[in-house]
Amino acid sequence: MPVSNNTEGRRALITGITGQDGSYLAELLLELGYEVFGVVRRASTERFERIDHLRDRVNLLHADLLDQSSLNRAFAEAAPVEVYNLAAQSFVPTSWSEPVLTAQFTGMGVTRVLEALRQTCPEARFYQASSSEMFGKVQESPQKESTPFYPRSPYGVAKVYGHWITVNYRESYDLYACSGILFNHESPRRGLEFVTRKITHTAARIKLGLASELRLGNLDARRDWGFAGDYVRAMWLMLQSDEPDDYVIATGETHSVRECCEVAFAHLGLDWQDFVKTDDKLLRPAEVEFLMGDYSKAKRQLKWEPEVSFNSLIEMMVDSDLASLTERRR
Ligand code: NDP
Ligand code: GDR
Repeated sequence: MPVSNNTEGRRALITGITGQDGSYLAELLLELGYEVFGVVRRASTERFERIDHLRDRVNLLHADLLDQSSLNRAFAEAAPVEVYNLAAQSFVPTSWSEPVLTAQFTGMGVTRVLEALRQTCPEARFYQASSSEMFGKVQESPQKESTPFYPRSPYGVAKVYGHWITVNYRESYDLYACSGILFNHESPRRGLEFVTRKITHTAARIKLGLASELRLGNLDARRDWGFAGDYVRAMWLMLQSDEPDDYVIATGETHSVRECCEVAFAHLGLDWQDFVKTDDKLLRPAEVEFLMGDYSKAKRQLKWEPEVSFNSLIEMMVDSDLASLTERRR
C-alpha cells in the first residue's frame, strides 16, 4: 500500500464507482485521505453492494456517460484534482448484442468525460481505463505499450477509440491524461458473468450441492489474470507521476480457462472434469485467444509490481464465494 502525506484532503472523482475497480479504488483513495466523489446513474433499483460499506464516506453524484450536461454538473460540483474514468459497458459478449450502446458508453463516453474535465476542471489529472482487449488478435508477445492494436469485439473497438481520444486530448489541450492498458483483473467483487467468477461461484455452489454442472465456452482461451486490488494501486501511481503517460499493467503470466477450472475445483477437493461441460452457445463470434502483458515500463517508472499470484487469486475468490454462499444458507 503506498503511503503519502500530501494526499490529505485532495478531491478525486471516480466514474464507475459502483463497479469492481471503482470500489477498490475508492477504498484506496479514502485510505490516502482523499475526499472521494463518485458518479452513479439512476436505476429503478439501486445496486450499490460493492460500495455499501463506504456509503457514508463517499459523495455520490448522479450523472450518466450518455448525458453531457449531467457530467458537466457533477464535475463542477466535485471540483476534483484527479479524475478516474472507469465507467463503461465492460462485458465483451454484450458488446455484440448491444454494439451501438457499447460504442456510446465505452467509446464516445470518454470524449464526454474529457469535455466535462476540459470545461470545468482543466487542471485535473485524468485516468482512462484502457484494456488489453485492444490488442485482440495479438501481433507480438508479450504485449507492451508499443504493440499494435487489433481489437476483436465491438467492446475492444470502443476501447481503442477511448484510448486514442485520451492521447489526442493530452496532445491537443496539454491535459494531464494517462491511459492504463490493464490486463484482466479479478477479485471476489468481480461480476458473476466474467469467467473467473463464474467458475469460482459455480464451483462453490457445486461443493454445497446447489448446482451440478458448470457450462463454459472456450476452455483454451488464455489470459493474464491479476488481482484488482493491485491494479487500482497502479491507476493511482500513474497520476502521481511527473509526466502523463500510458502504461501496461499485467502480471507477465498467462493461464487458460481450463487451468482456472483446475485450480478452483482442486481447492474444493473436486475434479473439474466431473462437472465442466462445454457449450457452443458460449463461444464468441471472434475470440481473443492469447494475452500476456509486459509491465516492465510500470515497474521501472512507477515502481509498481503485482503482489497476488494466479493461484492465490482464484483460491481467494473460491474461499469468498464458499463463505458467502454458506452464510446465505444459514
Ligand atoms: P464493472 O463492469 O464492474 O463496472 C463498470 C461501471 O461502469 C459500473 O459502476 C457501472 O455502473 C458504470 N457504468 C456503465 N455504464 C455507465 C453509464 N452510462 N454512465 C455511468 N456509469 C456507467 O467494470 P470493472 O470495474 O471491472 O472495470 C472498470 C473499467 O476498467 C471499465 O471501463 C472496464 O472496461 C475497464 N477494464 C476492466 C478490466 C478488468 O479486467 N476488470 C481490464 C481492463 C479494462 P452501474 O453499476 O450503474 O452499472
Ligand atoms: P474478457 O473476460 O472477455 O477477457 O474481458 P471474460 O472473463 O468475460 O472472458 C475471458 C475468456 O474466457 C472465455 N470463456 C468465457 N467467458 C465468459 N464470460 N463466460 C464463459 O462461460 C466463458 N467460457 C470461456 C472467453 O471466451 C474469454 O476468452 C474482461 C473484461 O473485464 C473487459 O472489460 C476487460 O477489458 C478485459 O477483461 C481485459
